[in-house]
Amino acid sequence: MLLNKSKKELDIKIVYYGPALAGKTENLKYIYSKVKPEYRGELIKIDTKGERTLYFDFIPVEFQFSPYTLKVHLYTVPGQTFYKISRKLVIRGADGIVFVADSMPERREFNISSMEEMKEFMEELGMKDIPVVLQYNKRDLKDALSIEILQKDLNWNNFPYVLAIASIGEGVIETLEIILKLVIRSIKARIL
Ligand SMILES: Nc1nc2c(ncn2[C@@H]2O[C@H](COP(=O)(O)OP(=O)(O)OP(=O)(O)O)[C@@H](O)[C@H]2O)c(=O)[nH]1
Ligand SMILES: [Mg+2]
Repeated sequence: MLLNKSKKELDIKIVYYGPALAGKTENLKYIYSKVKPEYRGELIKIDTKGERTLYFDFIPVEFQFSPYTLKVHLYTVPGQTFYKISRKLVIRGADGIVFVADSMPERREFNISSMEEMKEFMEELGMKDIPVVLQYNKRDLKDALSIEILQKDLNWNNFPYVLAIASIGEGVIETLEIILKLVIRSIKARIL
């Protein structure tokens, strides 16, 4: 978080965390498609040929939050297990986290281990009090895990959650709005 009081600008960092293939990059792609070009920069994707995130994705987006201009830096982590070090680098300094969970039953254990890793990083990096929103994605799947199971597996702190189908944009903007609201509230409580 960076506050420039004279320019009335506030920079914040939001990280989309979660297991491989859960739909993190899909969230950023949808946001990119919906924000007018004058309010966003380019979507930077550092990925493999198969579109799996290799290091991170990034887009800067601007919102007016009178009298402040909010400069929001959105990142995704690479979900594949062997990129743990990259995930730790990307999550560092986040003001808020969106955890994207996969509703596919076969991915249940990956959701749980990814959440455990995120918790570990939050503790190690002194980020225990930052806002978190859970996004239960792929709700279009016929055999999607029930909300009760996802809540029991992943929601260790009564975080708000959103149901989503990121591939068609459902729930994506709502998720972003909730995390931004929580981040602004927490920053306001501290300094504004
Ligand atoms: N059925 C369905 N498929 C989805 C949904 N969201 C994303 N997908 C698909 O899931 C696959 C993985 O999505 P990504 O956004 O690339 O996943 P990721 O979380 O960025 O994965 P990594 O980069 O490996 O960490 C893609 O083929 C998406 O089209 C959804 O809501 N429903
Ligand atoms: Mg990705």
